[in-house]
Amino acid sequence: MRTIAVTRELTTAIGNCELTFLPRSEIDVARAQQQHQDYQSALSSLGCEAVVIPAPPGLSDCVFIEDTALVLDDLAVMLRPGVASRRPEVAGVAEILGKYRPLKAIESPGTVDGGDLLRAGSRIFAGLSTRTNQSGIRQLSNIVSDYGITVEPVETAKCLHLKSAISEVAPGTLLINPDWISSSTFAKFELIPIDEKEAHAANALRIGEDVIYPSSFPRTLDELVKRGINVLPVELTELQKAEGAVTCCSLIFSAP
Ligand code: CIR
Repeated sequence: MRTIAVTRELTTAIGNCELTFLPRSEIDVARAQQQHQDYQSALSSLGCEAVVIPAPPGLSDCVFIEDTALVLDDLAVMLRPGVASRRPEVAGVAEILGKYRPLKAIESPGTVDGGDLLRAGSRIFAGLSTRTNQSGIRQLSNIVSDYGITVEPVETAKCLHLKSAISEVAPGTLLINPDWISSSTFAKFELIPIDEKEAHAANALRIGEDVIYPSSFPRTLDELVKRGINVLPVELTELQKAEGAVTCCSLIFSAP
């Protein structure tokens, strides 16, 4: 089996990105591109096979490809992002994913951003957020139930996506910001709390035994290392200005 990492180039329009919780601050596009290339190199260094989708000009948030699709073992679900400006991103991603998986789709009035979907084995936790609504979660649940997967809604309020507040760093182990999401929902997992001085530190990208993680959260990074997790740090400061994080810049899945 190969591990495929699909990423999408970023456009010079990234400065017009959607923002929900952060004030707008100027993004250095050249630096953002360099950081994105370093992120792609990190994926390759962990054995992922790179598939890179070009960026149509004007799609300011298209580098955040995670929000457009959920790729499971037997199918891919094309999502319907919660903000209208991001819906044109989906077609170009569907074209590529259709080569690997049969496709299903979330339809209007449903909305789901991939950043709200946390997969843990045969369970998907789905954040109810400003981007993901009840109809979207219901549709997703109907689609994946045929494949033995259950979907559990989780209220979110203080952050953009569910995975801004919690993500998987090892099988059964989740990195969590307990101020942004209720720990009790995840009581059956081993939970690693982020350092309280690093509110945005709960988003980590697990690739097998390794975790790609932003170097801008050194306290939480140290804690992960202390817990025996192999951490590959990346600098992502420019994409963080667009409310981006490590999970949102790729779609990772296996293929024969
Ligand atoms: C947005 O607001 O949609 C983008 N500026 C950031 C999306 C980040 N996506 C993610 O973390 N899954």
